[in-house]
Amino acid sequence: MVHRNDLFAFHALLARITAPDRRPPRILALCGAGLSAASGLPTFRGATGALWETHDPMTLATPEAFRRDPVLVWRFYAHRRSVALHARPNAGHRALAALARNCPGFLCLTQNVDGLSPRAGHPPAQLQTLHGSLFDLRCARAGCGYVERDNRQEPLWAATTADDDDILSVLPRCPACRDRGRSSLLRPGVVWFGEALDKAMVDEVDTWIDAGKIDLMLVVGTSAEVYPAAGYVDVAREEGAVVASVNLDAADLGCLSGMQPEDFAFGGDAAQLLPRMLEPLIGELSQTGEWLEAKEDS
Ligand code: BV8
Repeated sequence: MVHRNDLFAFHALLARITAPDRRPPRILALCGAGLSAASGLPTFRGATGALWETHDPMTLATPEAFRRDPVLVWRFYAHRRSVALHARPNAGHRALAALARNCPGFLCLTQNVDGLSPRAGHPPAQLQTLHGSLFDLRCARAGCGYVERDNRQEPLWAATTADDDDILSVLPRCPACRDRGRSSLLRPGVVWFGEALDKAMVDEVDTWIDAGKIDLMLVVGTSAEVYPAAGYVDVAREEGAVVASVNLDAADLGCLSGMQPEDFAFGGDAAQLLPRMLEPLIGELSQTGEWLEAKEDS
């Protein structure tokens, strides 16, 4: 039976894998929409707000949907950009960022495209955004290759009438194509269903995984249903990792199917649980909301 909500046993595990007479710990995390829920962002399969109740995000996050109706898809992403820009990283994002600063052997894989982990100060070298970012834009025309990073323009296009033809005329367009006398739309710099993850990034993750035994795999706020991202949980297990799942929904602890007796399942809000789970390695969350450095050994 897995350790359910057993903080004492989890802290004992952290003590073992960080013992001074041992090689430095290697910790991998896979994060999903549940990590950003406490920041007010709806989860991917939850309601995405009144504007989108009639649309299943899974049907909009595809190249086919963009080809079919770029205005509808851009309105979906502009809405999510706006919600994410007005949200703030929560204590869960900050706990993982503090863990990265205190533990060079920690790598965080996030499925989230909301930009909240980078805004929480997560060291870029220890964060892989598997599915891209709402704030990257790239040319929709195959072969162009134009990419604009970290575009936080809000709103993304000048207000027009609600008429889709008007909106189509103001959607962002590729400046590289324009310089070559073409007109191509820019699209959100995210990985849609049916699209491959960035190969260079996947190779970097694989190189990290192949570099040695993994001591702990944190699975945070994800239904672990989307592949190849969810596959990293099984890969970590094969590399010897103990798995600790953090999920609001006890039934949806993601990787429960393959859980082993030494694994952990914590039921609750990631923003509340992660600071307590990681306290031995990151110190206490101060009242000011900033992170105290890990306490010196008393
Ligand atoms: C690809 C960006 C191939 C866009 C996203 C096997 C292998 C490979 C592929 C497949 C495969 N089987 C099926 C596939 C195809 C597909 C797939 O996985 N489909 C699923 C539906 C079965 N995969 C793909 O298409 C991938 N591409 O395989 O390409 C290829 C190869 C070569 C050449 C061409 C093609 C690409 C997948 C990426 C899709 N893009 N995002 C956007 O965001 O708009 S996925 C998107 O959905 C998210 O990024 C995320 O990954 C996923 C949502 O999952 P979660 O984050 O887990 O969110 P969810 O709402 O489901 O769950 C939230 C959880 O949090 C819940 O468990 C809840 O209980 C919990 N929770 C809620 N509140 C809290 C909480 N927990 C803690 N605290 C809280 N407060």
